[in-house]
Amino acid sequence: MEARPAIDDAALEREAWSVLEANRTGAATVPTPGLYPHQWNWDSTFVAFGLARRDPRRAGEELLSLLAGQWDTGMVPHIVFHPALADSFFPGPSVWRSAGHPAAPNGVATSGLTQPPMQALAAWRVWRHTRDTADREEADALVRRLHPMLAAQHAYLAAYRDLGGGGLAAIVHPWESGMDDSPAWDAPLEALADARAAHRRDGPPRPSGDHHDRYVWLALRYRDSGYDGAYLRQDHPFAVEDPMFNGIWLASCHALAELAPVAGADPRPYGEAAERIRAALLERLWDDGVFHARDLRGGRLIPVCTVGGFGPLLDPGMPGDRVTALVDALESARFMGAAGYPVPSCEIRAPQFDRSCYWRGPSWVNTNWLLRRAAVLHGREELARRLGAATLRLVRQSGFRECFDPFDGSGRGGRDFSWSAALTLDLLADSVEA
Ligand code: 9WN
Repeated sequence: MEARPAIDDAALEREAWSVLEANRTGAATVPTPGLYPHQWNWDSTFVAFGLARRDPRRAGEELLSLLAGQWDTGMVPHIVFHPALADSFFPGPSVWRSAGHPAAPNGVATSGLTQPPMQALAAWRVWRHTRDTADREEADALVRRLHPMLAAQHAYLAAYRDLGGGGLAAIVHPWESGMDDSPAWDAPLEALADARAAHRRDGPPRPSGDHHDRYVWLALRYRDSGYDGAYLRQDHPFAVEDPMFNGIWLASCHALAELAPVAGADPRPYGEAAERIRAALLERLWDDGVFHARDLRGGRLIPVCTVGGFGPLLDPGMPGDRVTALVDALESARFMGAAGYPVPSCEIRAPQFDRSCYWRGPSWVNTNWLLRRAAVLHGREELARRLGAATLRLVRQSGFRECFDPFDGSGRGGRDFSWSAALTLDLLADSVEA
């Protein structure tokens, strides 16, 4: 484990702010300079969550900056590129070629994929924390601006991404989950090599055995279809219903319903959408006490259990017996119970578990924070307290790293990572206010 001087709350807070200042590029905050020098979708949204009660104006700007990349289809891209740094990241604008696409925004280069649709939740949070203050007018105006964009995002998911026809949104690339190398995508990625013959026609060269190579190959296939909805439905070889993505979508539907009156919109369609997504989650992804991802191309549930399986806990309307089963699994030795520094991103006993490899085992501040939020929603105060304390212990000991070894807490991946800093600010504010 990296040695780090003992640090009190005030010093931790100062460090978090300085990371967020250093990672700021105009209206947006990059995940970490160098490694990820552009604006990423859910990273930015976690930053907005972290800033919601400390600097709501900047939180709003963060969301608006991301939504400047929204496509006419309603799709909110997973990366909005910083013009000055163009191809400093691979795959960059010259690979995605959004500039040549009729639905892409003018003058803003983006990727052609999306990430978990968390923006409505963040908008709700910014509004919630300012509605009783002098800035209320500004917060209402922000909601009036954001609501139609977020409604379009949700309409996009319903119209273009219900590839299984059961009411859930499918991700069409591991990058869309935000949990790129999660073992949950191993089998669908393996199947890509077998899909050779079926996809020989005019796609880019076949992917090799390497996962990154397959990520790029998949992205190019989608790009070369013209980012076409019919292609996704009929031909695209990767389509997975992810419980985290859909749990976040469901929670965002509730947020859109609550914000609708502020924006002069009808809340009912969003409440109804939340009901539909919940029913579909329970019908299509629930198995053996947890939620699993469904591989639409392979036609089966993916057996490995990951932190993504707890995403539907973000739904305040999840039935009590399911909440109990999920919390039991989360607290068991499969996840929190056997990790000194929870929550591991993959079930510890799974053969694919790897304590040091990104989404295959390490603990992450963002998923801990989401689970903590879910625990609060379901009145699990003690679990929420443990998740908050465990997360603060990680950043105190190892700094604002991208992720952490779940057994010894040592840092992994990028340093000075924005969401680790931003969500720390939120956790510190909670421990003060509690
Ligand atoms: C691809 C930026 C992103 C996060 C993801 C994380 C990682 C990128 C990568 O970094 O993904 O989008 O190159 O692996 O997995 O959650 O949004 O921080």
